[in-house]
Amino acid sequence: MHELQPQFIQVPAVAPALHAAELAAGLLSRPAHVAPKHLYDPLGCRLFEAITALPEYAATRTEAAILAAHGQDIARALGRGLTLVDLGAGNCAKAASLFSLLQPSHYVAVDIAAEFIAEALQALQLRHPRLPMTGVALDFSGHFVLPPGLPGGPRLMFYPGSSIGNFEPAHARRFLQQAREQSLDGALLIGVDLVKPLSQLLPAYDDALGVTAAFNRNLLLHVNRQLGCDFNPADWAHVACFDAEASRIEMHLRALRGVRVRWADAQRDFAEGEHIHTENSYKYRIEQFDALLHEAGWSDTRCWTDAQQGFAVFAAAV
Ligand code: AVJ
Repeated sequence: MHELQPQFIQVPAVAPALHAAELAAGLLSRPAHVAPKHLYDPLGCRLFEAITALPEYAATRTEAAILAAHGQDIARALGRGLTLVDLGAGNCAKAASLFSLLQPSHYVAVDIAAEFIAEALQALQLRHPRLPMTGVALDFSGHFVLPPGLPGGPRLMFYPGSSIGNFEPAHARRFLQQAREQSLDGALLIGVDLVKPLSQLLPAYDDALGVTAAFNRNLLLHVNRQLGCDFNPADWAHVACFDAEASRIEMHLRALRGVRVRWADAQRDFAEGEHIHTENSYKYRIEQFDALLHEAGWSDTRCWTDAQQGFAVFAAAV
């Protein structure tokens, strides 16, 4: 008997030159910005895993608790036996915990971090030798199109962890629409972090151990490798703040002193106190996100939350 092996599809990201040009353009803008996808190099993935274990960062735990408490209900709403498409799969742990409940016919793990999911999927296949698995290395932060060659529908699009919060609301709507089209008349299961008191929001993004600070500052090391520049993380402080009007947490890096950064054909001077904006994390109200789902063409929406309404898990069908 042959054991199943996970298949891998590497979707060549934008050409490396374009990628570097996009990074450079962000660094040269005023204010400077770098997209949050650059937080997830191999060390960044591990630092994010550590964040999810922090006492201050409740989102991951709360989502897991909601899924555990309402699993049967959720599985009934979604239907069983679909192709499970895990968007931003990371270590694949969340999806794997739903296998017995959802009984997928195929598992597709999609993530920008190619090596990270390759490793996770190899390990997962050993524990689930009969479930066909495909890893897709894909950056879906701009346009979201799955590569050809994947199993057909209906597909359950799984986007947990409130990663949708990284998108501007208009971009989130477009993403949800693209997810609906590619579900092939399937379903959606998505986790959304909700608006909550500042006293809980801020520590989640500025923890006492400094793990989130390390996660944010590690972006500079990743940028150094991609652009061949010379950021020194020691020159930069982690900043997290909440923009109540936009309803989003922002992460920035603040220059602790004047800094000159050079790369191939350009340089940028940062004055002491200048910022690089590295992430937005939008926080929704339940009705707001439900409306967004309907605008994106989803119907039959249902939602489960924890008792404090800190986090919501939405199920939707076409
Ligand atoms: C993975 C985007 C959901 O916004 O909470 C955690 C990333 N940034 N701490 C979030 C993150 C800082 C996380 N998401």
